[in-house]
Amino acid sequence: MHVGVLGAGSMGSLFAGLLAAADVETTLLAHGGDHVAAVRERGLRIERADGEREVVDIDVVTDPAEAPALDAALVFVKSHATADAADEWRDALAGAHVATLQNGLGNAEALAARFDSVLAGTTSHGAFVEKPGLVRHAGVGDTRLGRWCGPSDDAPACLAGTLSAAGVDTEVVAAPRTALWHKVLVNVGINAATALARVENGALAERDSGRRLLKRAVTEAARVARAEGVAVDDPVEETVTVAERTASNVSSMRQDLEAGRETEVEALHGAVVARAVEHDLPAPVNRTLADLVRLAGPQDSGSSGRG
Ligand code: KPL
Repeated sequence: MHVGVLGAGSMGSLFAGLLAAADVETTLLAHGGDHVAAVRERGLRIERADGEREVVDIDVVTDPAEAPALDAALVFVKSHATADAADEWRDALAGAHVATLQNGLGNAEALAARFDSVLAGTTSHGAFVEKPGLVRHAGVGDTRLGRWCGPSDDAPACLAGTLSAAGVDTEVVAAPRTALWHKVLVNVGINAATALARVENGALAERDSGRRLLKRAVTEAARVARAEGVAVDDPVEETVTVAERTASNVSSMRQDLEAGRETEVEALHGAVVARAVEHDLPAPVNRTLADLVRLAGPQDSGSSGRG
């Protein structure tokens, strides 16, 4: 199987590196920048969760016209870049099973509008690009994947098998929308609070103030999930468990905010608030967290009355 990985951020680099290290034919599809240039010149250095280091050679393609034929493509660009990236790499990905493991709501829909075979899921691994050419696997998590649209074939099982063999244990799920919402609840419990308070994920499980914030954001968002027809059992407990398991991880939103990059707040807290409005539900905690992240980050458009 030849796998393309679209996006060379932390998760894209981690997945591409683990696949290539397991001898899966892997091509990183990404734009330039220091990190991509370093991977091209010297290979990708991976520091595994157990501290082991290795360097893997990965093919990097920056021009969509030069992309090889792919069997599957993992989309890891930030959620706000999904539609544009999908348009740009549309021909390159057209014959592949296109899978999103990104954070947030709306990515699978954006891909389904452009590709025939879309898989969707979640991953709670923690990773960050420590310096150009070096990705650190900061926390081992779960990965779930299922068919979003397209033929009922064994593509989810094949891709899950390839990922599992590469060390990313992946479960095939029948209801990827439910899995996505579960992950969204984890992210609204962890991401904004850790980004704004500049703490590692573990602080939300260890400290009373952290637990209170996590519980309020998750409980409120879970009501929205239920209004959307998604069954969620014990989302607070699940989120605390992820915060504990990724205790030393710097959340993706904190990484983005500290690097001055656009965050995924619109696909997470913003999307929860927008759907709460549709269902006539209150969402003051997520609305406040979203506005604080917008205020702290580079993308606040200054418009009023946003979700
Ligand atoms: O998905 C994550 C993120 O940082 O976006 C978690 C699971 C919170 C790990 O850091």
